[in-house]
Amino acid sequence: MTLLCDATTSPDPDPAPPSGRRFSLRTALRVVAVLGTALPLAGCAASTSPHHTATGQGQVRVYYVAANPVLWDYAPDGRDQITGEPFDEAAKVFVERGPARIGARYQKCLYQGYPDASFRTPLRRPDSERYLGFLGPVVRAEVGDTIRVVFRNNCPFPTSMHPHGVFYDKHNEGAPYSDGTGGADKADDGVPTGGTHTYTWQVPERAGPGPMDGSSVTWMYHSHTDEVADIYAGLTGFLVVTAKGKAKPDGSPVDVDREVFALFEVVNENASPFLAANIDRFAAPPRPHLDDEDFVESNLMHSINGFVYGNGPMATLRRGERVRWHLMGMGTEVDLHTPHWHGNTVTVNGMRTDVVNLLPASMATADMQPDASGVWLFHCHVGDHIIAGMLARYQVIG
Ligand SMILES: [Cu+2]
Repeated sequence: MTLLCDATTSPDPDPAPPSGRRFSLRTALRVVAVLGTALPLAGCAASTSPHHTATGQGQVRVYYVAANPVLWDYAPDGRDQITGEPFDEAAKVFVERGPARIGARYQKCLYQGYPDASFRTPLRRPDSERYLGFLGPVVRAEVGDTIRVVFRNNCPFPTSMHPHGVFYDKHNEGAPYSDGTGGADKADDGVPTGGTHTYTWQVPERAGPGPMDGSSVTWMYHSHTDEVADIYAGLTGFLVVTAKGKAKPDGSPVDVDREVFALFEVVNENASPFLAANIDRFAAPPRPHLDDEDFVESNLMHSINGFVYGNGPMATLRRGERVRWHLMGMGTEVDLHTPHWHGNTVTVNGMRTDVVNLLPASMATADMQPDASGVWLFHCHVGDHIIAGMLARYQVIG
């Protein structure tokens, strides 16, 4: 497991209190209750694999993950890396800071990995994985394993970790709703600011690859305390389960040389708990009207892993190696995405293609053996999303 930790993604030392009009009153009340909470941590530890302990039934893989306030930049390169030119007028709608415009930087809450339960220094994400952007650490397991996540919430509102696919009981689901439980079974639903909860998830056969899958299957995790606001705050990550007997020590499949992860999401910063804080911090006067259509549009960040217009690092592959792409969509009804690779093709469920269909919270696994070297476009094929910057590149060397 590796983790993001660099100039753009270190925990924000001066987080503005979250606020905003569009998230629920319930969240608003919780946020008000924790305003002014102190924040963590600077610096990074070396990347390490998760701690694991062998048992007769598989390994216990232990991850230390915190939800941290982070100042995120959707366009850290400051130019359109797809055209190679300065941002044009269409791009400036989203990335240019100014009167009544927030620009490309937003306060967010992101999952970050740590080497131990001290939560002192986040794991450093190596350069080769910095294309992961604002995604949380990749959580991995092999069928038969147990995943244990020691989760610390440093965000100024309650958050959780809710996994897809794996087996959990009511104490480990990470989602509050009327389910007939109470007491300790609610402790996982929303971890308060400064609180810690240990989630234990089993990885039975039904969490692993099905008959049409390859040697691993793509899942996700996200915060589900105030689900929509939490996800727009940025609390999202991948979880991958490898078939029994097909995993390397780190949990990745033995028949894959490289894995690449991509989240396609129109991040609606208007619905983030930090909207008002971001206006206060980044928008010049006059203060925008929250119903102004142009202002609302300017905060719809059509991003891949939290980057727009080809900004951020590229994933780099080698010609001939076996590459597995894990894809995820997230968001709302505008989030129908069609990731398209230039230059190379993939197989999805045994069928050849170079375009995949994604809807909100859908997941896809695509295998590629690149034969074409070069820098290639990897973008959403939806017209409006192309204009809005849902474009990245990947590189094949050798
Ligand atoms: Cu799209």
